[in-house]
Amino acid sequence: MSLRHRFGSILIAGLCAFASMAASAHAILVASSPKLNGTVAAGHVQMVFKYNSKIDQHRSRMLLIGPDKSETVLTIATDSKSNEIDTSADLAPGSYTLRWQALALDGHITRGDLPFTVVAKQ
Ligand SMILES: [Cu+2]
Repeated sequence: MSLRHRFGSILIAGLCAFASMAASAHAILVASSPKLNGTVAAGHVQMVFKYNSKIDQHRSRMLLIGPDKSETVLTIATDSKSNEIDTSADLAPGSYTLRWQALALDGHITRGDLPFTVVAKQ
């Protein structure tokens, strides 16, 4: 192996270490309401997604997929805690999915699907 190649390998190893450090700043979902596969009562449902780091609430997204597969973009509150996506909607009983997309302050986007069920109020 030439000296030049050896320097190349060291440089690549250094970039990988840097990349894994940056990855820890991604917004990772740590708690949610509704919970994953959870159940909530029909009516006005508050939705709170909590992340491990601050997010850009103006450029994060929350899409509600209804029982009929209809898609609704929910408005994200901008006066909530800086590590949360807070939103709400009036929901009838059925199976729903919240498809979230969070932009962390390091510029990286994370996404996920959170299915949950709405049941009739007792
Ligand atoms: Cu990141």
